[in-house]
Amino acid sequence: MMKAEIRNDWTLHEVKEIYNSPVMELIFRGATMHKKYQATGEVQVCTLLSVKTGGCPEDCSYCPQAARYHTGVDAHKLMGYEEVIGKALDAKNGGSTRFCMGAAWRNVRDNSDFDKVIDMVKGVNSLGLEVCCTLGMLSEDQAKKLKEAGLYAYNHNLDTSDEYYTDIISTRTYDDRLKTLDNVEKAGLSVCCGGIIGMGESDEDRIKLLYTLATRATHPESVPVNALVAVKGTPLEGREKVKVWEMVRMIATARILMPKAMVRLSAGRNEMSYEQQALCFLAGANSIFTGEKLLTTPNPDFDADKEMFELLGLKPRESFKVEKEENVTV
Ligand code: SAM
Ligand code: DTB
Ligand code: SF4
Repeated sequence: MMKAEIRNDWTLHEVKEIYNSPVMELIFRGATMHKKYQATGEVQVCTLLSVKTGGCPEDCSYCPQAARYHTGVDAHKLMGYEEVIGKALDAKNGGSTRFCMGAAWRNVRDNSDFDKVIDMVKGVNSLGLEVCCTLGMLSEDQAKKLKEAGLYAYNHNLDTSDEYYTDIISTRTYDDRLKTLDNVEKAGLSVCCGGIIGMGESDEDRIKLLYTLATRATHPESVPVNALVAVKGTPLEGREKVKVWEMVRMIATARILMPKAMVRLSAGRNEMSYEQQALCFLAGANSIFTGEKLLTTPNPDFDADKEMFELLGLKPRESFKVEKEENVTV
C-alpha cells in the first residue's frame, strides 16, 4: 500500500535519510512534492515591519535587537498607528499579500502597547492583507484577543533543536516556545514556525528541528527557513556564510515532510544570486519577504525582486488562498 504523504508520524531515522540523500535527488523529490501539492510558479510575497525595535531583554545569540549586545541598532518605542498603516499600504501597493509586524519583546504584556498592537492588527486586516505578528511569548488569552482583532498568523520560531537551543539562548526554554505555539493553535491562529541555519549547529540539530515541526499534530501553515545574518556585535558575528546547498537541503526536506506548508526562503536572500534563489524555489520554497529591510537588516530591493520574478516566470500568490479554496463548493 502507498504510504500517505501528509504525515505526522515521521521517525527521526526517516527525516535523517531524506535530509542526507544526494542533493540532486533531494531537489528532485522536493520539486515533485511541490508540483503535487502547491501551485508551482506562485510565490507568497510577505513584508515585515519592525513596529518595536531593539532593547530586548532576551539573549538570543543571533539577534541584533538584544539590548545586551552592541550592534548599533537603536531602540525605539512602539510605532504609531498611522505610520504602521502607511507602511502596510506601501507593502500592499508593492504587491505584498501578507504583512508581518515584529516586536523586540520577550513576551506580550497586557498593557497599552498590546492594545495599540490590537488596533494595528484591525487596521492592517481592513486593508485586505493577511496579518501576521511576531511578538514573543503569548498566553492563550492574548492569542485569542489577537485572533478576534483579525490576526491571521503568528510567527514564533523554534530556531534549532531542543539540545542546541541552550547554546543559543539562556533566557527562555524550548518548552516556553512550544507552549506559545500551543496557545497560538488553541486560539485558531495559523502557526508560522521555522528556524535559522548557520549558527554552528550540526546537521543532527537541523534534522531534529525539522522532525519536531513535522511531527506536530498539525503542521505549521508556514515554515520560514532563515540563513543567519551574522550581525557585528552579536555573539555569532563572523560566522561563515551559509552555503546554498545547506538552504536547499533544509527547504527540500521541509517540503517533503510538510507538503502543504508554505516554505519561506527568509533571511539570507540579500546574499543570494537569482540562480541560487531559483534552486531554492525549485526545491520547494514558495514564499519570501520583500521590501528593503527584514526587521533590522537589508533585504533585496523591490526592483531586484521584480526582475527576479520576471526572469523566473514567478507570480505572486493571492491572499487568503487556502480559505478561498476551502469555501469553494462544487
Ligand atoms: N521577539 C520575538 C521573538 O523572538 O519571537 C519576535 C521577533 S524575532 C527578531 C523573530 C525571529 O527572527 C527569531 O525567532 C529568529 O528566528 C529570526 N532572527 C532574528 N535575528 C536573526 C538573524 N540575525 N538571522 C536570521 N534570523 C534571525
Ligand atoms: C522569520 O523567520 N524571519 C524573519 C521573521 N520571521 C520575523 C525575521 C528575520 C530577521 C533577520 C534579522 C533582522 O533583520 O533583524
Ligand atoms: Fe528579543 Fe526576539 Fe531578538 Fe530574541 S529574537 S533578542 S526575543 S527580539
